[in-house]
Amino acid sequence: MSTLIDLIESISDDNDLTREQVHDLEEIKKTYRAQDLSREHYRELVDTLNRYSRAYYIEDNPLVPDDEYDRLYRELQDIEAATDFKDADAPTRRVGDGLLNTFAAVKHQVPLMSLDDIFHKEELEAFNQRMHLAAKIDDEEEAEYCCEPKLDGLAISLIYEQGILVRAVTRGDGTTGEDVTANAKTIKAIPLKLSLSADKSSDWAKAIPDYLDVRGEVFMTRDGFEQWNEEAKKHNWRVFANPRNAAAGSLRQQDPKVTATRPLTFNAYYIGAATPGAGDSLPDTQYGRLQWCKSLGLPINPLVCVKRGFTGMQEFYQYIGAQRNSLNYDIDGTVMKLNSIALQEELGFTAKAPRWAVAYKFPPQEEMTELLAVDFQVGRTGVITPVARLKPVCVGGANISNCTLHNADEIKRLGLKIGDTIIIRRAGDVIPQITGVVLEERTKKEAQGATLTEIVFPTTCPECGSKVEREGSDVAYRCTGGLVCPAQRRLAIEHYAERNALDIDGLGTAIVDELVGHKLVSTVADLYTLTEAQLATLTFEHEDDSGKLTRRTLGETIAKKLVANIAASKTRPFNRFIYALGIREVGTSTAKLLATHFKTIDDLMAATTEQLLAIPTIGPVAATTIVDFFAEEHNRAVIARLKELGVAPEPLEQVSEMNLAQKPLIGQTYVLTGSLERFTREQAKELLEQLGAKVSGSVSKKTSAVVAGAAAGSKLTKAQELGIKVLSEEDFVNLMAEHGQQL
Ligand code: 9MJ
Repeated sequence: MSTLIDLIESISDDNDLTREQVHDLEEIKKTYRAQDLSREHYRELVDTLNRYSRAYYIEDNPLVPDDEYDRLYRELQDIEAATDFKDADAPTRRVGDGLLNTFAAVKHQVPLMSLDDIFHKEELEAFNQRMHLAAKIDDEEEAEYCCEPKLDGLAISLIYEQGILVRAVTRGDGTTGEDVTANAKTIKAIPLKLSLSADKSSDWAKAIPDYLDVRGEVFMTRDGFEQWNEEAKKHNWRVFANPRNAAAGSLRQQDPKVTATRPLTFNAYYIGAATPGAGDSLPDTQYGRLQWCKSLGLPINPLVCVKRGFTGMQEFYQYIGAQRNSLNYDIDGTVMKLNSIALQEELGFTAKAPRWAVAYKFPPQEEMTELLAVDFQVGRTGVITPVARLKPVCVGGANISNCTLHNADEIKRLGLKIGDTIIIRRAGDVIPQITGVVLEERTKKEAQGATLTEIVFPTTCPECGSKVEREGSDVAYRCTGGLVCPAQRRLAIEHYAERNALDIDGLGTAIVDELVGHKLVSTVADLYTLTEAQLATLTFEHEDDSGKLTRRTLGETIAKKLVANIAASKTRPFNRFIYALGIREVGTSTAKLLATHFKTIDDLMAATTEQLLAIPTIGPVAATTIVDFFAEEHNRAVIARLKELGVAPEPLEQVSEMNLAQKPLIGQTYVLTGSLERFTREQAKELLEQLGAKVSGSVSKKTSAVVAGAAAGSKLTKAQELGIKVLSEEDFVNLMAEHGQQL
């Protein structure tokens, strides 16, 4: 094969080139000649990149920043383009050897078994007893188990011959699977070539095995899944319902270049067959074998451990269950394996699964149920949220009968109709979510004569009848009624009394409903005109201990307390007052920021968009919303009335002025993304922290600003979607300079 230099020579020889073109080609030649194109340098680069990759994926100990890895990778690509060096284990071989997947049927040499499932501790106890009986373990003794999280992806068998990955086959029916070698090679956690660890622990491999059939799970991390779906939404590509479907869809791509773009990873968990290299032997326990795999560069799950007896296994199940939501990958239970390989061999297999292992599963997190109706709720800022009413179902241990549908786009994306059978998912503390429609069920119902109805988004507010509008690119539909709308009025008053706002103890939903319903209160200012006598006779709905609703009168004692609590709210700190006004985009941290920049409400009301934008973390969306809020006649009238009635928030303490001078970014949260030219992430973080800011890893509504360097990805997109201020590296340098940071 010709090298790049040969190609350039032939272009120069065969064509009538202009002087400029000849000059450019000479320059390109010079650049390549300047590089070290020696075989040794090439091999060194491959080894270095593989070492970095191993440290990252297997040892969880990155040695260099991603940029440095990328730089070396590009150098390797350049050298390969200029030479005919193409080693089989070079990371550039992961995609691009031109092979498409054949998906040819491949018979597993040793069947790729699944596991028997159990769900209850009684079944675990029975499993433990079976192991004791079958393996003739004394009741005095406790059997040893290798306990592993049960990864929720796809099982795969990887065949290494003399340390080189030669085949990757899916489980299929357990006897025969599909050849997905080209796709598996694109997964960076799967080594193309096994290598020995420098460390020489007792269970670690001493030689590269002649043959290895290692089984494990290909899966997608939750981060990767979310980022992928965000990207897919932008391009109108198919969105996956969960990481498992995403992993399955990605591994079954015809073109490995497509698989290479998907954030897949891999953990090894079982050796199907192995012929160790000279001088080595296989460890005699499951745990030891996993360590042996790890020492060859195959990643294993870090939570794997050895436990004794039923109690040990039950402890592991609970320990993993407690961590489940905070892991960055989905698991659906735990796997308990008798640790001794000799005992495993004695017990053998049934037709479907090993006798020496069980999958002890968590309660299912996904269920099917029926969509009965969709209601539309109006929020404090007028946003209309569709809420699905469901036939009650137990998901992940909780009874679910309704679930938010977020917005009209979500309904469209899911293609929902009333009467549909839907899939509902609830992962731990996460809010339940409809992830899809079971279309076969719809077809069945329609064949039986049922008509499923379309969901129609209302054009008028269900609470006040005002027009419903959607502004610009906003996904939300809003009621335009403002405080004319009783729903918005009620919620605005509740918000005003909230703990983070003016903290009016005793002013909850039921009382606010009555006050608004009886027209005693229509704006927050009216709260200060309420008398003890008015409140004492107020009746409201109350839920007693048995859950029955009864009507109750507030009574004099509580009325007296409530009036006192309302009066006490007049002098709360200024930042809480700003938050209490319920300005869209102004959460507690923005309110604090405003209160440290504007001493009184009059100052704040007079602020221009430019003045607000001069505050480091206030972006254009928040600035415009604030100005619009105070320009609204109704809001000005309410604030004037509050002042008349004696509402006089405390300015923020003067100490904060001093604090502010030293730590001017106190109360602000920054997110760093992409790569900065002048600073490492650590340096930028330290600079921000020195000025009192917090630095977080993820963007949320609470983020004050995102500092975006080159090649910033999903965090930047999220910040833009949420209207959060984005600072370039130059803006960041200016911000530092403004606060006296010497760079
Ligand atoms: C999963 N899915 O995490 C096994 N598995 O071992 C673990 N599956 C398994 N082990 C033998 N951790 C057959 C299946």
